[in-house]
Amino acid sequence: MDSAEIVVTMAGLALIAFVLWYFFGARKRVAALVSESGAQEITVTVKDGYNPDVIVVKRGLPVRLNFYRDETSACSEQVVFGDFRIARNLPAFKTTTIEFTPEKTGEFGFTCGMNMLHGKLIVEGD
Ligand SMILES: [Cu+2]
Repeated sequence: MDSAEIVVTMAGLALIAFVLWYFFGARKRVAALVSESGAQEITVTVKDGYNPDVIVVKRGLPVRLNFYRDETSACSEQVVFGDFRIARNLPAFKTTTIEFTPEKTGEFGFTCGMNMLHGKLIVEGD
């Protein structure tokens, strides 16, 4: 390889690394912290998706998810936790709290009302 080929190869590798980071690295897991109330609490910002979009909690303890909807886009008007039979409207620029206690471990998706935005609740055992 001459130096021009090396430069092109390096640029290609850097681009691949960026793409991998962008699509996979950005989905980082965030653990909900137990607040004074004893609930596992976390704030999720709703804007072009859910941030964070992968939330880790423990089984058997109340979970309190504070959804702050930072947009008026109709897409995110509702959030649905199908496995927990919860569907809730999220008023724009307000915080809507959803509380429940997960009794089973596993991965449970949550979506907008149109099933376009996706997040995941991971319930771990002891
Ligand atoms: Cu939607």
